[in-house]
Amino acid sequence: MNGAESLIQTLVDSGVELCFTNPGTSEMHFVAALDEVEGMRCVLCLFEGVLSGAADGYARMARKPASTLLHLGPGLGNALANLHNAKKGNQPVVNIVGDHATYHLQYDAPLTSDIEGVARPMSHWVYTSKSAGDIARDAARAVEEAGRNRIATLILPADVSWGDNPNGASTAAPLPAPRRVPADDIAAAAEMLKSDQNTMIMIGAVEITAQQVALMSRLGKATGARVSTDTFPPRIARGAGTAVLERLPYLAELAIDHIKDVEKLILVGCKSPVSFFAYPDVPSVIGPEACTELALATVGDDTTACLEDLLVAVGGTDAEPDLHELSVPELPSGDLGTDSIGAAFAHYMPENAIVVDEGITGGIYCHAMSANSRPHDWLNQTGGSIGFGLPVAVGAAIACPDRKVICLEGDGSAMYTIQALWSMARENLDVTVVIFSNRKYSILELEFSRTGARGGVPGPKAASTLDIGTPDMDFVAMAEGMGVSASRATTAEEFNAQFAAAIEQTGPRLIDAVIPTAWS
Ligand SMILES: Cc1ncc(C[n+]2csc(CCOP(=O)(O)OP(=O)(O)O)c2C)c(N)n1
Repeated sequence: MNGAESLIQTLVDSGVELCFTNPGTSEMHFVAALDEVEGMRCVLCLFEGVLSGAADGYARMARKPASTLLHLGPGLGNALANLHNAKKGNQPVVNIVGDHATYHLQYDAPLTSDIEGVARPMSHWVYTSKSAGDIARDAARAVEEAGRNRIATLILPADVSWGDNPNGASTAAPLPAPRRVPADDIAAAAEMLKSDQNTMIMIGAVEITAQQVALMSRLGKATGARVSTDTFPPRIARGAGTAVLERLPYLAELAIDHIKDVEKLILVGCKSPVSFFAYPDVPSVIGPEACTELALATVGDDTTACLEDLLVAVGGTDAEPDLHELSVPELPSGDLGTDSIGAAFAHYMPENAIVVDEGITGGIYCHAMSANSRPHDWLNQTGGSIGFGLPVAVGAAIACPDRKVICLEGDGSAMYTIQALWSMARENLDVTVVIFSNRKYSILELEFSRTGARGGVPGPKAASTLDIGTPDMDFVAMAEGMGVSASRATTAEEFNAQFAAAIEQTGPRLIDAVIPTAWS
């Protein structure tokens, strides 16, 4: 067995059975080993930002890591923005980054770079394997690190890859059980909830399951506390049959107003809320100054057990959750806009769909209008780095081949990782992509005025940096050019028909929805 074979065998034996790849010369022995070792599915992505986002989407839905194969520092560099999103979303990824052979590095060949330096900001764990005899052990360690909702980056020098490994494969140690929140902390939270002060419980973490949503609601009913998610939880169960929770608004002013009366805030798996950006004269911290916060559970804790224990501690086990009833909007007609798309989306959403939301301003109504749609999972853009949606849809669809994935995508955001369409076609993934073609960086028009730059009014050069029309992009042509069937909708009736057809069919499909900008 050579190093690469022992590495892949270790990954497979440790439950990592998928590799999103974009290789180069230094990774050829790894690529060769894919045919020698059974059990590793390999999905080619045509840009590294696609494969890192796909690994994120896969982890969110499969609840375990995929691996990536990246070519040296530049390949890893291209992957960083979506590794950032995965990191902020607490999702596990195992990156394998090829490097030159150890003895070749001294010559500073063209592709030589400080790979560890490139990796560090977006990785929790970075390690360069030293020899073929060590690589299996190192890979097992990488899987263990990733298993704790972390980004693990293992650098694989070419001679480590092609060298003999007399030690053979290894296996990652099983994950330790998540920490149970100590009884004293539960008791402290219960005291807060029993007080007659305004209390809110806020949940975030890796995933908010339907069970957790119901437990939150029951806690609210039992104690009178407000129950909420943070703004962009990585994954949350929504729709009919799930319980009613508040959501912290995105805009700082609205968020501050939303929780201005909260005197006690209990955080379950999320951090103390802060503004997404700083603005002149707007506080960074969302909670009121006098509010007492308790970080009850952190990301790695058993948050379900935490909520169950809390419910018992407040004597609330008889409380019933407030559940969303099934109710979908009527089909819209007339002009096409974010509201009519939201209505059609919520109307047709099939049971068990997975929604990937990078609609930015275009997707606002989709979220609001689908609260009572058929039950579904919603994946949010937790890290704020755009170019997330299409790749995450690839990974989610691979993780859940029997579920419809609906990707809500801003036209500006789509262009960062548009190559994901090709992987959707190649793997025949069941993804319906809706492009909100407003031909603007619409959210930045709003942000321009909110920051107060130039009195809130852009000059012609500033305006040109927010305008992505001229030339108008043809997403139908782009999709078809990558093997994805596509159509354009300019009225509500056209959108309704095209979206209904997309939901009916299996396989990738794109709708280019031409809409006015949110502020026109
Ligand atoms: C990697 C990265 N680059 C740039 C930005 C800044 N940014 C945030 S939103 C946005 C424009 C999004 O445009 P679009 O997807 O068309 O949505 P719209 O604002 O029109 O609703 C940009 C450039 C970012 N968040 N991440």
